[in-house]
Amino acid sequence: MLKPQTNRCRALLELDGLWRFSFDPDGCGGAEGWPNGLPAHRPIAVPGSWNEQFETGRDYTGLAWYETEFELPSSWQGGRVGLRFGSVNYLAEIWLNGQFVGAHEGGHLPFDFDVTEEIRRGRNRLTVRVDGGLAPDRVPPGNVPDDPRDTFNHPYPDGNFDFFPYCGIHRPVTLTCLPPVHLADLSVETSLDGETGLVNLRAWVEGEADGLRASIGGEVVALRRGATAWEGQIALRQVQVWGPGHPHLYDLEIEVLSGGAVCDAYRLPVGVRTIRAVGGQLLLNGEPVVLRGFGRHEDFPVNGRGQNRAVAARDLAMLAWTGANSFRTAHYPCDEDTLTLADQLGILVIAETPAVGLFFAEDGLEKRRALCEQMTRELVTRDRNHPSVVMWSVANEPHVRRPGASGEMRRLLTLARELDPTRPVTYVSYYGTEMSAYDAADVVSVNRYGGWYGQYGRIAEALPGLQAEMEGLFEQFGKPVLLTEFGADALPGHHAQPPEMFSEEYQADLIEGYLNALAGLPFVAATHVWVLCDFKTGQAVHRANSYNYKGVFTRERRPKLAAHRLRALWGGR
Ligand code: ADA
Repeated sequence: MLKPQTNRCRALLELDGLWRFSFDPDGCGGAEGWPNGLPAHRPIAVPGSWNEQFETGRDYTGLAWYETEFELPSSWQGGRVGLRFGSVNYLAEIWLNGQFVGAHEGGHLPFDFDVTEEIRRGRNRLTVRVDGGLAPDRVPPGNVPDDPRDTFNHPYPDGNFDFFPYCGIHRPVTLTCLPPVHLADLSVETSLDGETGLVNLRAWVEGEADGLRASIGGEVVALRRGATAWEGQIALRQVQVWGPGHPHLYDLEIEVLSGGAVCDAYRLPVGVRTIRAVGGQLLLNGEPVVLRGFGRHEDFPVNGRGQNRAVAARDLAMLAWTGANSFRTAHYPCDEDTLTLADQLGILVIAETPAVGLFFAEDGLEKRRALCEQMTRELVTRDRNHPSVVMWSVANEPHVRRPGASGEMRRLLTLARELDPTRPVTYVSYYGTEMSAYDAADVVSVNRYGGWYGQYGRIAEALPGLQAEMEGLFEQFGKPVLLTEFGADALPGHHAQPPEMFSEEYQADLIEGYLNALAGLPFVAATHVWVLCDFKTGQAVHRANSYNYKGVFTRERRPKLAAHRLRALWGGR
């Protein structure tokens, strides 16, 4: 799905700002005709979570209504008018001028509607009903009934995962005007032939085009009409490859021709690089690379999970400051602008779907399965053109203690690879080889917490077992092994000598101990500390202040001792 842009053929109108808002705890808004105008309301910022913007409603994950009005620009004549939401958590229903337009389930990926029929000249009213509910048949699941075979924590609100279930319109809302014949989608895959970079293009067009033209600098090629898409290849001699330290981006432009004239245009930055899992290594542009970095949540005081470009810029700057080169979008797709930042900064991203906390009891299984497939498709079609995205993770810590679980993972791994054969695919597990599906993955990704969830206070005792397990996984699967999570909670400003759990010293020592233990293992292709910054969770006895304090930076983005320790270990500039 292309990100909207303005150019000589296209126009967009950002609808972000202060909207009208009302909670609907009794679910009466539909029956009372709220799509024709909210009877009572208060202002709310869009984008942004609703949970921390007011004096009430922090733990509310029910129904709520948003409303805004806008004027259609008079210059928008005769085009296809689209309405796009960057993401709404969890389920959105949309009305325009009181007419139902459509709905979308899933809280972290964009969706759009053609509203050419419903839009009016002049003033329009846009109404959105958001259902933030947690339920066993949703992804990620919540309010999951207890089952002795699956050890669930039950925080409040009861997400089957360890982060706060923020709700609301979390990313930009955009009105677009496209020409009747326009570029609908685009796939850019790059490869290397010696010192020549090959940019392989597939383009899908809405309406009947006479032709498509693609250009990068002076290189111009006509795309040819293929069975399902327009296809073509641009060769770049003496290519400047994309990678950490040299995030070189080329300006690709696509022009759509109709009636002998250019009727649509779209510009996209392109990074020429390759990524492969070979034996026990990840090869970036044919050279071994180790992903040093973090799991990263989208979370900030008051803002909740709403898009915040300044926080994203700071997070990636701090990540680079430590000497890291990578992060995983835990445990859901991040905002599109964050990936654009990663493209421009040369940061390597493991893009993860919202499939966290999956369980495989019958309770809602069919619907969860369909949602996982939907979200995997949406993730790949949204992010496949970002050079920074080097891997797909189709799930985090599925509760695999059931016979059917590994089959579910295999199905998602196969789907991701079919959608994008150019990137390694994986899923992240805490349960190691137990009923695993790593044989169907390109890399083995595990989370490990010895010295924290076990061997309390005894980091050194945890390390030999860690090394042995990593070696065992490589021996069993013969693939790169990613340590996708390890770390310890550290209360900001809490110190102890000798170090003890919850002190900054203990966190820094555990992280250093893990890195030293893995340093000699050439098949360990990622060391991702959990987590870049402290973040808000649900309330639970094991989460003081409703925070996960495993950040090497605080929630306000201040460095703990571990951040400085990593900078020394990773050679941060
Ligand atoms: C798991 C999970 C993380 C976080 C972590 C922790 O590995 O993937 O989201 O909950 O444990 O801090 O316990």
